[in-house]
Amino acid sequence: MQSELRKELLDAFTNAGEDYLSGQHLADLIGCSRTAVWKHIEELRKEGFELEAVRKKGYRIVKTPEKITANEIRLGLTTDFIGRNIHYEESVESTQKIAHRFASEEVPEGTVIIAEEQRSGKGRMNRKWYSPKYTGIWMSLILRPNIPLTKAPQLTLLTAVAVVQAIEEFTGLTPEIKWPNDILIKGKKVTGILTELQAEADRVHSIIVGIGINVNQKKEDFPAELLEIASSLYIEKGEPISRAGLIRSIFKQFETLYLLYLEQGFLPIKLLWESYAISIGKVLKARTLTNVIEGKALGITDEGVLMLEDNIGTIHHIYSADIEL
Ligand code: BTX
Repeated sequence: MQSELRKELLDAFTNAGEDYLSGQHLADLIGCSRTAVWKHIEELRKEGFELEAVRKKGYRIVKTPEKITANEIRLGLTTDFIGRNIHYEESVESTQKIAHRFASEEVPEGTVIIAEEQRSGKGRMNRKWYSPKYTGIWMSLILRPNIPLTKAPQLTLLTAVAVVQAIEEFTGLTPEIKWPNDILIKGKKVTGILTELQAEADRVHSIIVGIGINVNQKKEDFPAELLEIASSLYIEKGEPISRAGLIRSIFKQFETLYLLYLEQGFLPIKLLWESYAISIGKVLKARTLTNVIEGKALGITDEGVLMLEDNIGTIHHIYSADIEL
């Protein structure tokens, strides 16, 4: 029922072309109340439609959401294997879930699952990742590096560097990394990375890297609880960003770094990561599952473990924590 109304509303706007449609006219046309029309218009806005509202005239659509299509991404893609095989979905629970299934079905390395919306996007430690329709990049990348399990976290750090470089190159913005994998602009989170594994004995079978980027959300698109901590590239840049273009750039940066990593190991990636990390050299609080450690961040180990020196000189190795700067 809902989607029937939505379809009729969109048809009415399509037929009206450049003309405005009043709320009352729309209500009569579709056979619902004006309040219902207003609610649907708000829903469309949330989906990325831009509607102009003019007093006494009504509404008109001035911009439709930019959908990402696999073809649009492929056009101009210069990678050899990252993103060469794209699986695109309009709405999913989580792209990680699909990627896990695909990974066990032996799809080629570099396969990417992209969705316009995630109904239950996953963060780390069972947290939720807010992934509204048409405005962000929600994707999972399947990798099959021949590495032992202990080295898997290196791929998270590598991904953070690739995403930072792509955002920098594509938008001119200068994001920073907060250990282990938050990407922030002016202290607000624009990207989250979630790395999951499929393993056999002590070897990695597949690594599934989930990347969530807030691209074209406006301030009012964020739920109240995220307003203070999250931002989007659009908000920071002041203009809409082509998601397909940014995805291509991420694929390219990722492939370059990944090949470098397979050839030369983690050291070059570690140096790059440290050059983007805001936490190194600063005193910070690491909140682990069991306690809170305060200390100066000395850097990361070759395994991507954070080293904190507390005020009596003891060095703590932090494997997993939330960081407060
Ligand atoms: P995280 O655990 O570091 O961050 C999750 C926390 O971040 C939440 O508890 C909330 O406070 C905040 N948050 C939630 N949504 C957003 C958002 N859109 N922008 C900024 N802050 C937010 C980070 O976990 C890992 C996120 C990975 C998301 C990708 S999207 C594609 C793939 N599929 C999937 O289900 N997850 C990954």
